[in-house]
Amino acid sequence: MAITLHYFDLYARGETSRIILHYNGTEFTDHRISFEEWPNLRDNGFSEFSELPQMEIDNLKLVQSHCISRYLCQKFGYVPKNHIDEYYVESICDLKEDIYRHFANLTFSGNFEQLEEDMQETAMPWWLRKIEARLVRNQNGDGWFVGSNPTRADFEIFQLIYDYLICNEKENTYKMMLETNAPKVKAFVKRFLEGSPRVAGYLSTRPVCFF
Ligand SMILES: N[C@@H](CCC(=O)N[C@@H](CS)C(=O)NCC(=O)O)C(=O)O
Repeated sequence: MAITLHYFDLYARGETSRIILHYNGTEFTDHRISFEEWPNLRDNGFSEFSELPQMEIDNLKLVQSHCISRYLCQKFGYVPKNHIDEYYVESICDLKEDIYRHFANLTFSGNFEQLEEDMQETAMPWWLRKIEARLVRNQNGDGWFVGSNPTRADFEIFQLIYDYLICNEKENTYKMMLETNAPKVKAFVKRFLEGSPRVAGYLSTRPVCFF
């Protein structure tokens, strides 16, 4: 099985799938497309919806980031056990999408003052408390987000917290905010990393991205 993930040199909508593949120990080609190369590829039908990410598995081409990460989780068995658990997985993943869009819009609009205020004082602390409450609902917050095995919820939330609040020295800025609003989520991220040397190894050597 040959897997290639085509995406920009960003975390954003590609990183959860990269993390799932590393977590599972599945070899893949991490094809990072430059912003200069992209218009030509897009205009020549490189991906079905003219967007990235796109994942190729042998002759299959998959698009839409959440559908790709969901496909990987299903393929590797990181799936909820019943419909209600599936609801808990999908709803926290949708919340992550809301958070991602909010901060992506601020980042790409260049409104960095508002971005920092929302990150440190308003929107992010508020969302973190919601995520904390969801985690605590299952096994008092000392396990996975849903049930007793990893699901897409864990990969998506791990990526959100790690990439936007911890990595690349961000911890210096957001440590107290994360600890105050979501102590169990913070512990979850630590536990996730300790439990996956493959992901920890990847994160310590991956290219540094701004978003
Ligand atoms: N809903 C899509 C959104 C994809 C998307 O917005 N991709 C952006 C990068 S994050 C893109 O391809 N931008 C380049 C373009 O639109 O030309 C997904 O989740 O995959």
